[in-house]
Amino acid sequence: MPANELIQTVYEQVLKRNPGEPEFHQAVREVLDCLGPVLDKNPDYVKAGILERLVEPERQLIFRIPWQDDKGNFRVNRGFRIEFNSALGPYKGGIRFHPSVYIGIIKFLGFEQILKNSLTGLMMGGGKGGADFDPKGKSDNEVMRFCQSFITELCRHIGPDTDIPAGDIGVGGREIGYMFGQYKRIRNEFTGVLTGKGLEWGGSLARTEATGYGLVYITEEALKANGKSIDGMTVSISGSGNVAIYATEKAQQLGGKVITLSDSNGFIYDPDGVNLDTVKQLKEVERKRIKQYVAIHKNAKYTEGCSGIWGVKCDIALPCATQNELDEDAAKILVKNGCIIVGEGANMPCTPEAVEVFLNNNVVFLPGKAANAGGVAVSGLEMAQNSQRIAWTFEKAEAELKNIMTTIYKNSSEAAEEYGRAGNLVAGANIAGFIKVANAMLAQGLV
Ligand code: NDP
Ligand code: 2IT
Repeated sequence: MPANELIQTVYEQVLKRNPGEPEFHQAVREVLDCLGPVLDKNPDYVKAGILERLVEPERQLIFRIPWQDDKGNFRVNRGFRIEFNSALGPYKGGIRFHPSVYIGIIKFLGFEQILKNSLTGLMMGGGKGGADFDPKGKSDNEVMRFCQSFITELCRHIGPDTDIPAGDIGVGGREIGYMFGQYKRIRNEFTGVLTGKGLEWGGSLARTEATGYGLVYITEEALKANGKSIDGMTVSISGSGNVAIYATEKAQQLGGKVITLSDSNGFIYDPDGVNLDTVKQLKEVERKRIKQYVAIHKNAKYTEGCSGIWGVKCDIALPCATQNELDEDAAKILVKNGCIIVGEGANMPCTPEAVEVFLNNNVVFLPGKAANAGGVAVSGLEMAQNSQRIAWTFEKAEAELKNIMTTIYKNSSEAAEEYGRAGNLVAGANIAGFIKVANAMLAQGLV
């Protein structure tokens, strides 16, 4: 069967097997659309059914999470873990707690994770998990009881050589701590089963910063290839969680001026450049809304609703909140305002139409699976440190992260060029990530 026909057939099978899961369809479509030239060059992939197997998760877990709130009410949420692909190593990927979570979100994230983890060059397969639990407004004790119930079920399926979860939206150091404690108690094992742990009990220095820092490193690398630098540029960032905060920190360290941040209620614009100490205090310590920022910084302006954020003029746009937050209209405004580079800190924040606009207007576009791979990369380094029972310095972990991000940029650029899509890093990242996974699947036989 010719490559294009096979791709269409595989995509139709995905639609049929996974109805009502548009985010998963979107993620698969983007990858498949890049693979025609790879299949033409490697007929063995076609013969061995690599595509058909790649889009079907190895294992999908759905489970009940019963827990009790502070008033004594019994509550029930739904939990998920998709163990998508283990060709390159144990399943690895974050856990998301957000009311919008359903199987289609976890599948899209798990699918992205396969190729992202491949790009890091470390030995990690792809997986993702989560629950439709809303951590907003919950007390620490409620979050703890929820995490304990979640891991009481999940602990049967994970392990340091099997499946290693980490954080994502709504899951940070606090939640990882509660999950780790419960896992340890049930299994009577102190192992590196989760990453993003506290620094005193097995976490890696630089993991907290890794996704945001990595995003800025790869952005700087891409700018350098075009004879430019972040120094002196205006940067617009969305979100105000883990990724957004540390992208802001590194962009500021490199001389960029970050002028926006947001949460799901609205965004702030600070013409003086955002004050990160204030943001960290509000978001990491007090768990408040970004709106509070303007009560402290009088020159800054808060706008209710998120869509206007991309209307703020900037040189660099780094969407770091959530999927499909930047659409075609927003992309056109960014282009009109002279934006020269877009780096996806979040997973799939730009719609396919927005990506088209960037690619057609010579805006450098860094897709999430390359641009935000720094987080899982340092998770991989945390696993390595745990296996050796040692702890690296911040400098060593950060240097490795920088090296990995530079290599991802280089490998993605070269793959794009080799397969006739020079300058298209969506194609380059998908192809470079895919080839390693496909070769491993070929070598491991029909599994
Ligand atoms: P956090 O929970 O720390 O922060 C998420 C931020 O995004 C918050 O500001 C949140 O606002 C905002 N947000 C969440 N959902 C929506 C929504 N539906 N609409 C608008 N804003 C929203 O998560 P992270 O910073 O860890 O994750 C951000 C993105 O980065 C996600 O796409 C995640 O998958 C991706 N990512 C994370 C990595 C990591 O290491 N943490 C690694 C690689 C990618 P609010 O508080 O109002 O919900
Ligand atoms: O999307 C991602 O890469 C993450 N949320 C981080 C996963 C991890 O295992 O560190």
